[in-house]
Amino acid sequence: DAEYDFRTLEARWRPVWDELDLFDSGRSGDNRPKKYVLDMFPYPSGDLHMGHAEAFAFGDVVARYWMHRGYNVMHPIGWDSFGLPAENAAIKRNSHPGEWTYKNIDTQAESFRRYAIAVDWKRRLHTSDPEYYRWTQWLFLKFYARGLAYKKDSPVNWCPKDQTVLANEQVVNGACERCGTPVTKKNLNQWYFKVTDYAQRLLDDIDDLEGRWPSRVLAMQRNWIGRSSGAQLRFVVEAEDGAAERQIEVFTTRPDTVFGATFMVVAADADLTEDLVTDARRAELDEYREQVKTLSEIERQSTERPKTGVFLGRYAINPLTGEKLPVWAADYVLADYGTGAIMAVPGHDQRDLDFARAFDLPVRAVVDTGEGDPAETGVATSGDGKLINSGELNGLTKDDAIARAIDMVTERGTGEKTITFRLRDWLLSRQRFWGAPIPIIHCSECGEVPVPDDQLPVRLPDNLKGEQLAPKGTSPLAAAEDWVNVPCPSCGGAATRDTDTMDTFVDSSWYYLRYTSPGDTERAFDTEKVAEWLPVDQYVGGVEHAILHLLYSRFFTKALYDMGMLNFQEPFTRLLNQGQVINEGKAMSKSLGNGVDLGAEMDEFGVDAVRLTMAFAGPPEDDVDWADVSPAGSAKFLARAWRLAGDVASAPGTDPAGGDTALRKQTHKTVSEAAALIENNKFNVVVARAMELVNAVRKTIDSGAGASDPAVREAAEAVTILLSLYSPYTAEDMWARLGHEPGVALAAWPDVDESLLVDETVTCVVQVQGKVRDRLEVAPGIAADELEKLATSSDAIVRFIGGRGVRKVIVRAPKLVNIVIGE
Ligand code: ANZ
Ligand code: ZN
Repeated sequence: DAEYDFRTLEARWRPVWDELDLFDSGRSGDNRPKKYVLDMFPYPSGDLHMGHAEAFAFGDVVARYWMHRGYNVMHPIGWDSFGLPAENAAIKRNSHPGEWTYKNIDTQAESFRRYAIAVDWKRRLHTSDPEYYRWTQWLFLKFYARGLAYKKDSPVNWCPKDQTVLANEQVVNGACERCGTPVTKKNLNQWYFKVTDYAQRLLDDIDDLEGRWPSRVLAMQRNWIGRSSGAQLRFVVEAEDGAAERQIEVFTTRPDTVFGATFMVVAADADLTEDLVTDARRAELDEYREQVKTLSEIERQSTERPKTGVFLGRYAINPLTGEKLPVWAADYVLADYGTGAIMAVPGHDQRDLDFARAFDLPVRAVVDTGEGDPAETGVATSGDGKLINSGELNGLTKDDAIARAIDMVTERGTGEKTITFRLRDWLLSRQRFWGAPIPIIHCSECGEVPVPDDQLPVRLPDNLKGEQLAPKGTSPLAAAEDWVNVPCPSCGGAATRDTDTMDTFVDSSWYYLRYTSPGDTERAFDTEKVAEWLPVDQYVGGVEHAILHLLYSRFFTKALYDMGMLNFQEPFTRLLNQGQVINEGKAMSKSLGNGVDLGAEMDEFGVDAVRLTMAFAGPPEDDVDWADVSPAGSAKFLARAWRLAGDVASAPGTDPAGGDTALRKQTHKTVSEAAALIENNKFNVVVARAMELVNAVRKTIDSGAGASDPAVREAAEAVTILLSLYSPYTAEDMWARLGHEPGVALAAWPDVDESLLVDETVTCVVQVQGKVRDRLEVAPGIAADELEKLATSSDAIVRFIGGRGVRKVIVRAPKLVNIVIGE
């Protein structure tokens, strides 16, 4: 008997598969029902790693399953190939980012082939190809035309040494993550997408994803959108003689506490502070504002940092009490949330209480929560209770008081009910090279002019490389003068291109649409094809994308729906977040030296064993600790399964008298359960069932029945199809040994015989002269004569009847046998 050797199998089947082109989902006239299975596309940072191997193993199980079920499955692959790492590599190597990028893509593509992912290579795309980013730019202009893309000045994190903008995550303790220089804020003119227009819809439609997306992802999305319902209240600023009246508008979720407001705070960096501050305090404010610039949003909101602030020398009038409240500037109020100003209620808001204690401002409790007085305990109370010290609100519960306070300010015209979202517009411009150029031309006469469709794509210049790409504070594109200077498309005068490129999240917000017609040179996507394939039936990817990528994609889908280009509003019907692959309980990292190399694992244990190990390790949502799993064990199991096929192949014909019912039942039960398990992402349980089935087949063969029993062949074929979801090389070879044409991936899922699933036995009562003398467990379909034979020969009955003769046997199969004895 031949030995199982994964190297031979991998070498044998790869070329055959390439020839067969099994996963082409775009054949015309293919009228199988459709499924769209999508893995989050990879970033070409190097070769594939263990994390890819895990995620793609899961996506492949799902894709292959639906293929067996007779679906035309679109399972595409592409690369998210713009981005900063390529640019950094290019600076280091004095080359063009494209070199590094496309070399890595080739490496990854080769590894994906080896890893035997059932993908439709004809749909391959790269977001850095001009044929792709042309449409990214076109979509940008569609958004622009609808007012969903706009430019505004805004303060961004700025590292004065690196001369570059930093994301919030790149600012650590107020310093640049890379060089440690204190970060400042710089006002830059930046492009934004108006995601906030969609805040309510993005929130509402999360309900439809309940039960289909991981609940923690839904919670993260809800949090990120951060809807707060409350009121806007206007406080009139006490005017100097003759000065115009000014107001401070605040957002509060607790209008019921308005009688407890004892001071006001404006975000130090809000423009309003400059308007409000008195001359005497201006210098102090300016100094404070410089200090605030160095803080990240996270630090500003920290409850650990001591409170700081500056009195602006001004007072505002409480619209309900007429009381005079001092107006302060502080960092703990954010300029871009709500209205950028608050009424401070130190009795019931801890931040305000800390501030009041730091600056000796009054504290007044207005809700009696039964806890201690905040002025004494230093702990603000936020529970329910009756209103006190609150004029006409006294005695009301918190909820009633909120409603009543809103009514009161509404009547007086000093406020109204309002909703605020934490969600911000999406800052999409980057001062970087390796991204899709923003297709806008700036003309001194005409202003912003969209690049006409027939001039798309705005290609990246290819003569920039190495040091020319190093961060200088402006986009590297600004240095390419022949690229920048163009005639205005509108007036023909001298004009310049926008030199910023788009955030790579823009590229990935629509790639799932492009897969339906990746080579289309006429449009971004074919509306009809999109309608046929989308939404994506199953999306698979890491939880690190729980917020931004998924939110942006949802936003794009809704906006394109509103433009009449899509007929659905949610792009991903089901989402699976795989866990991480860790080692020795820790995330793999260079510094810990616990990295595991995918290529080395595949060399040692084979592709199939690695894939099977990933899937068998546990529920797909859980982390896989590579130290706890056994690819060697997986390989052993695969060899065992593979030998079954060999045994069947070499059996001397088929024994028609065979048909081991127990084995048949187990086979059909396994297949039936496997379907339900896969559809619920319980891939690991299916592997366990397949292992049990392999053991059962082996037992049947070894028990003497041999491999000639058709039940053995039936079981071996079922095992093969189950394994083809996980370990395609082994399965393909088993399929061939079982005498089939190559292409197990498209073999029909085994039919389940329902009658083999019904519960095994029923109880038959055996009576003698009308009295119960025995009970037998029999098959529900047992024939009358067989049941009679069983009943009359049972030990108990034979003993009871003794020498008396049987006169008559009445059989009501399968439940009752009545024996009449005697004369
Ligand atoms: C008075 C008050 C009394 C508040 C009270 C809370 C408790 P969420 O739920 O996160 O929306 N706030 C409003 N704008 C702010 C800003 N730009 N920066 C910092 N804080 C701001 O929080 C809403 C509450 O956060 C608002 O309600 C306001 O404080 C504060 F017992 O107003 B509250
Ligand atoms: Zn012009």
